[in-house]
Amino acid sequence: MAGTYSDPRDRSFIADGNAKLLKDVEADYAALGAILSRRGVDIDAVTATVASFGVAIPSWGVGTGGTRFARFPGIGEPRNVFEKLEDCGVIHSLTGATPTVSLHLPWDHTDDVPALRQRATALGLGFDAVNSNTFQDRPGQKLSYKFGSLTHTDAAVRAQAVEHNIDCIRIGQLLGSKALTVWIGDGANFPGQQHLGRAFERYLESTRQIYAALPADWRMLIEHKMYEPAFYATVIQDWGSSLLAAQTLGPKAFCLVDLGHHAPNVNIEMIVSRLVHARRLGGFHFNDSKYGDDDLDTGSIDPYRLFLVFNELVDAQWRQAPDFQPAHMLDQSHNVTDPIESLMTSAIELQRAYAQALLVDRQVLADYQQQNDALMAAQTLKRAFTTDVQPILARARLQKGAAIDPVAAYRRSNYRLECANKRPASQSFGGGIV
Ligand code: RM4
Ligand code: MN
Ligand code: MN
Repeated sequence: MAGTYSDPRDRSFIADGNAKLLKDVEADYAALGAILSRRGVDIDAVTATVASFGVAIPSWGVGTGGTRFARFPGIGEPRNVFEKLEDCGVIHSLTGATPTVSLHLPWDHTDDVPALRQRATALGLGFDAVNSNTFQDRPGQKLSYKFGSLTHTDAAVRAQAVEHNIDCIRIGQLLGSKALTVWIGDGANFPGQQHLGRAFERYLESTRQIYAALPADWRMLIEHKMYEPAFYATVIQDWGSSLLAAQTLGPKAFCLVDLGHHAPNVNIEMIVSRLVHARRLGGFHFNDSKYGDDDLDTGSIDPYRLFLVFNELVDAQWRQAPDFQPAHMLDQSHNVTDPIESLMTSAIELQRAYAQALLVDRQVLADYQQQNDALMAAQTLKRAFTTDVQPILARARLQKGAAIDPVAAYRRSNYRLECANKRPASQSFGGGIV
């Protein structure tokens, strides 16, 4: 009946929806299996590998985002971290692809961290990297980050920012996280405003203290970004500064690549390759962009670029690159869509790029490269990229008890309407990026 609520996490609700699509999925899978076997590819092996892929949902992504100009809240938005967790549970139940959540502190502050962990476990969720936030002042904060945090000229501000990061580690430990992601907005808007060298030295001095507080099995992920909020010079502006910092700090420090944090047309897959070489590729914030840090849905603008990034990752796996264990997280801002739908679709786009990259015949590619056969080398990638891997993705979900068509199932459940009833709108701190 239209308008009736069904719990989208309910196994039998999902199975009922799948039942109607089963025949088509099996037929499409068999057809693709035949095509791939002519290429010497075992479709079941690809499906199993894709099914093992997981990406973390950013807690801040389940609230509607905004721009510098406005935010247009959707109905039934989560008002606190517990409600965000519920939404993440829905995303994971329907896609089977998002087993973890990445928290942002203090946006996700709670007085009852053990209860949060308990609820996550009940929902089948774990916690990926914890993100610290020293790019804005929280209400009641003693010292301001207006002119920087970890690199501020005032040692007391730096100490406060260091302390916050160490707090994040403590909270993360209670949750079972194993990594701290540090992104700072520190930088300058005017030439001359900041001593470029000294600001970086202050960054190293501060992060050394954070690094020293890392538990033995933790990693620190350093996230670079070319500009914004600093528009002339950002302290950790690119992978060069990030790598320099990681190498200075020690073996537990790695570089995190947010796809939107580069100049337009920068060759991101090459950065990935270099970081793999340096054994410092720590992880990703996936999103897509046209002009800047647009935080658009993964794969919505340039799916070929996403494929090329995954091509590097699969290549690194294939070559058994040392210290290669990148964390996968989404980092998006959903301004005009239902965030749950965008996040489900984005997780699937990552699986799609992964599946396509797994189809690249690496030995054949290596031979073309060796012979300098540029055209056939390029075609080898294109053939993998243009293969419709949809049946593999559907089958992977089916095997995991997730929905063959997650967006359709989500809409059928009326979850958002149910949330609108249960979650009257409130002004909250940190519901989406503005
Ligand atoms: C930044 C960066 C960080 C994210 C914030 C909200 O641009 O991508 O990862 O934590 O936005
Ligand atoms: Mn990011
Ligand atoms: Mn960003």
